[in-house]
Amino acid sequence: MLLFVLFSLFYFSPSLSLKICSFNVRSFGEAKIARPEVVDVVVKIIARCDIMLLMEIKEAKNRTCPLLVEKLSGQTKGQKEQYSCVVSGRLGRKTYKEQYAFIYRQNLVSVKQTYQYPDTQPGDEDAFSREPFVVWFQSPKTAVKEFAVVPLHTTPEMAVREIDELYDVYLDVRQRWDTKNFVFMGDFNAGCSYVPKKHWKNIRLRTYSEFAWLIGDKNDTTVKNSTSCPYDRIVVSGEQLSQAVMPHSVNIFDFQAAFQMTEEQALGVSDHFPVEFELKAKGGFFDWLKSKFSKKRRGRKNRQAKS
Ligand SMILES: *[C@@H]1O[C@H](CO)[C@@H](O)[C@H](O)[C@H]1NC(C)=O
Ligand SMILES: *[C@@H]1O[C@H](CO)[C@@H](O)[C@H](O)[C@H]1NC(C)=O
Ligand SMILES: *[C@@H]1O[C@H](CO)[C@@H](O)[C@H](O)[C@H]1NC(C)=O
Ligand SMILES: [Ca+2]
Repeated sequence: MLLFVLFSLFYFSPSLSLKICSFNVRSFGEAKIARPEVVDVVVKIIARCDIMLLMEIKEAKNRTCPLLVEKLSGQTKGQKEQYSCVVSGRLGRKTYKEQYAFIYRQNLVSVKQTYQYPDTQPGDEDAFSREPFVVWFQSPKTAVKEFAVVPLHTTPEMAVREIDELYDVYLDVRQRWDTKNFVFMGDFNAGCSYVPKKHWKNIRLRTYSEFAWLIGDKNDTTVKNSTSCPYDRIVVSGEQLSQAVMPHSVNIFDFQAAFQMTEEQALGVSDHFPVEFELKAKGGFFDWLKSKFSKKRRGRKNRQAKS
């Protein structure tokens, strides 16, 4: 009987990992919103995620968030599954503007604070085309209880400087908020001609050992079959956060293959694939059991070593 109970717990306890995604939805404006077949795919992509960062939102009236949240609610069943959204202001140096948006499942995470990086660091003003809109999430159901997400969509020609500058954003946010757990993600344009190999040494986010890059330099986040570039990246730091990353969860989501689209149809949605990873759920019964077990074993070993 006891065995049966243990067995059921093991096999039927729901997987509660948290999927975090980043997606450049190429030029998401009025024209695209008016194409239901495109919006449907975007909604299906978001519905796979618990936190989704969207970039290149160009629609100017803040209609994107409410529209997507409404469509997502239509897809899911209960109140508990509902999504919320936070959005940056319109960012850009001249008339060309974009917004960052975070859409998240409100039963799993909540927003503690948001911070629009001012990009006014003395001697280094206006380093970013689209300054990171940093969001501090509270995540009571994962192994790490809170983390900050720093989004970035670089201007391709300025990618090296902008990615390097994320280190200054990191120092600034660490001073402002009581957290060590960081996720940097977005379309960094971090590959091909925009970040030549020899320039990686000038990027502090890359050279400092406290940052782990989850998407590699040989990966391909582009939809076009004729290009292979690791433009979209995920970088994590903080011991708690790094340990909470689920092994083998890092993924480049090929929605073209998943939804059986032609390359042309996929390019109508975006020229980028989303990138994603998962955080482990907080320790359940079996983690507790395992920790008791390993403590005992460690204890015994230590005693043996002494005698
Ligand atoms: C859209 O939302 C952003 C962020 O909340 C705000 O700064 C901006 O004024 C809003 N724009 C409009 C047109 O309502
Ligand atoms: C993608 O390109 C490769 C060559 O680079 C080719 O072998 C393959 O058939 C192409 N795939 C599609 C789906 O067109
Ligand atoms: C990145 O590329 C490596 C080497 O080809 C591959 O093993 C790995 O699965 C790729 N990562 C993702 C997230 O696709
Ligand atoms: Ca490609």
